[in-house]
Amino acid sequence: MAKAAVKIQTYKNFIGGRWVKPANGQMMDNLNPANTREVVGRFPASTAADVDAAISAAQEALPRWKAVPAPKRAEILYRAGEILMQRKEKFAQDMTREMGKVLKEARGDVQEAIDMTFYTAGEGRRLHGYTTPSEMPNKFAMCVRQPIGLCSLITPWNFPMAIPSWKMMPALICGNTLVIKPAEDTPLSTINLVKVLEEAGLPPGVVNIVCGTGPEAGAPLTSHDAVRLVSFTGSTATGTAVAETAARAGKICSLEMGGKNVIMIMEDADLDLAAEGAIWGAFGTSGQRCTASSRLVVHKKVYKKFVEKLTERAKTLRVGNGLDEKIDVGPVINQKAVDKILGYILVGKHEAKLHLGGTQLASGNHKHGFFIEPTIFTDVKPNARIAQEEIFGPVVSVIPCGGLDEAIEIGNSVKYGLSSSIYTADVNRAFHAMERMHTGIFYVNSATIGAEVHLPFGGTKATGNGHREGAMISSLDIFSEWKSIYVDYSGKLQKAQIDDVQV
Ligand code: UN1
Repeated sequence: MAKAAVKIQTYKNFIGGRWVKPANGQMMDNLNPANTREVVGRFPASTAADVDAAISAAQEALPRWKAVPAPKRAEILYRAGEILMQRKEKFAQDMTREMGKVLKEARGDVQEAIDMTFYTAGEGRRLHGYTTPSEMPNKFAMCVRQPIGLCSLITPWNFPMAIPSWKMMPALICGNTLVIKPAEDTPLSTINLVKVLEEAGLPPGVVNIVCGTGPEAGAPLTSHDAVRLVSFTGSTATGTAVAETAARAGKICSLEMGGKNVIMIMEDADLDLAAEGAIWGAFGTSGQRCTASSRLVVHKKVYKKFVEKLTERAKTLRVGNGLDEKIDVGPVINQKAVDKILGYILVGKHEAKLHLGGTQLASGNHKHGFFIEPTIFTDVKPNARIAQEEIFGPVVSVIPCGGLDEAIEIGNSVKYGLSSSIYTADVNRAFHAMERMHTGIFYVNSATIGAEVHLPFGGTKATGNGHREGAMISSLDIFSEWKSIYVDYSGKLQKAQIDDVQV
């Protein structure tokens, strides 16, 4: 008997409060990276026409949404947080199917969106400005936050619900309207989040989602006249192009890009703890985090012992479909990623010692997915390409060092500055490193991953352009503009800087 054809679910864009097909009817398949025979869904391959429609809807919704008191906007976010909590398991499963990360990490990604939603909702009754004395008598001075306007959000596939939530929730609480374009590999998780906001009662046009590729749907979002702010997370190459377009059009632009994060392991460190942390930091999410621990700088005195412990643990990692709870490392996102990672492994073989792994797994259970073995390079020189460039895969470089100063120098010797960490039992060393590492995030006795939503997230140097997501003050600074207000109740003309006020 012929097998019944599996019906593929189709999804639409959300524009002006309605789920609509793309203008040209073109769709694209979203494949499961652990098994490419499974189509997760069929999603719009949107173009500039859809982006225009979404921007018009967001423009139309702006005056009303801006006027809604922030505590009322917050009520919608609280409801959204409740719904997210109820659907957590379902959304995690969807995420593992479309992105590949193992279920426990997918649950963490949804949890991060829940955390961000509740945390931001609390801001509805704060959104603090401040008052300050005027230099003139009988004059009152204060400043308040005001909405920016229409925001374009472009988000990556590696945290397909958490990262959209870092951008959407603060944008909404500040009174902006938005259009979001999720990565083409993971639109479902972001659609799930948008549906929750719709269900929670967000008025039509406040949030719009347009699915599609960067060139077709992302580019028009960054250049449209009506857009006031572009917030982008993704590769440095695309981020730079986004920034150039935004700068020419005079838009505010917030960028979150690459990382080449380091764990420094000193000779007094708890080596078991350090090895456990390094495994989690390097191979969690198959190394596909901006915060991944892709460099391990290890003191020569414990180098051999540490490498042994690391290898022992890495050998026990099970690579496979993340829906299976016994799996530790899922697939990488797509064929392009496989090619890039294998390319770096080839480079690494010429630059250093391939100590473990190094190949694609493509038979048996791995036949139809994008699986790469956890890979360890040892005796890596700090300036090797594999120690300098972002690989975004399960590949780690172990670099020997002679002491703390050298470790810090090596740690800072890359163009990125997202996250770094040190394992040591010496509090003095930990503080020295904390002060001198030029990164946006720093950990002591923990890997470089695991940022929490209420602390600023972002990096120095080529990682970004000075903004921080997460934490309220920093993300409100992205999504609101200051207005300074002077109220002169003296009844006469007073001239700041000019009048000589008598003491
Ligand atoms: C990313 O790496 O792209 O700190 C985001 C972490 C997560 C977020 C990572 N909470 O690893």
